[in-house]
Amino acid sequence: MTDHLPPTLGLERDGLVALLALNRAEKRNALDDRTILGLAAFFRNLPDGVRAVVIHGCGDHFCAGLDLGEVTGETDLFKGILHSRMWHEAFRAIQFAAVPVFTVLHGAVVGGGFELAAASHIRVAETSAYFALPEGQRGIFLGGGGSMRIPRLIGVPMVQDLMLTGRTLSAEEGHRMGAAQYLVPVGEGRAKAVELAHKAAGNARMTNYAVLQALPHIAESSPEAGLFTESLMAAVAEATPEAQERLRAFLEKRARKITPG
Ligand code: 1HE
Repeated sequence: MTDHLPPTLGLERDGLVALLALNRAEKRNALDDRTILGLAAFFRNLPDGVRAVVIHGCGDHFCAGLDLGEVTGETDLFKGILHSRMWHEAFRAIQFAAVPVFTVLHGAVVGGGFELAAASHIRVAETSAYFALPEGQRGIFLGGGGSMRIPRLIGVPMVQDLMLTGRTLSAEEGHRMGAAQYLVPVGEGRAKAVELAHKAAGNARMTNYAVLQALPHIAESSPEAGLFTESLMAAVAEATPEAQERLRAFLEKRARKITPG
């Protein structure tokens, strides 16, 4: 799989966890086409044995968004639509990956970088992170699914504020508003994300899969359709041999109890 990654993506392995690096620090990890295609290919065909993925950025920033050089001079409307659809495919592959995806946010998390973060499941922000949607200043628009995903995190009014006024959210503000679930000191994001990824990787595979695939659909369904889908998913999960073994382990006092904090 590593053979198929572009040089702008780096891959490391920590047991069940794959660490995928945005590796273009000299351009602040701006996302060019080869990187977007590389992300899509990676998430569609995860390396064997990977149970969680952590995406992080090399250098001082998570990601400066779309590589503006790639759209400068491009006025073909049809190509523009296909370009955005390519981003949609890649970020959809992340959102609906077979395993949970964590992002480590530091420095600039802007434009397409914010869209990428929003496609992941768990965002860990270092206090250096800042969130911005400078599309208005550049004369472009969101194109990587941000209009759909970012309002679900921080609400339409806040997205409109960022886009209309150029407002930047600090890590603390972003954390408070739901842009990131975790806020950690500078330099600690990667370790925290890896720790969380290992926890998730230790869950039953079917439950994780249901959390990633079924839960978002159920949450957006009509109540009746959602409840019925939930029942189907619950029955599928509990019938797996892994669930049966985990249930027995608890009753036979071989499993960890839940602890507060
Ligand atoms: C880039 C890009 C980029 C940096 N495309 N080349 N995104 C933006 O509007 C953000 C634009 N970038 C910035 O505001 C700043 O670069 C940062 C705040 C992220 C970082 O600042 P700094 O001082 O650390 O770096 P720099 O000196 O500005 O940039 C270093 C190099 O990276 C420089 O190139 P060089 O050849 O002069 O060394 C920059 O030109 C280059 N660079 N960001 C191309 N984005 C699917 S639609 C999504 C829509 C969007 O993403 S809109 C937001 C676009």
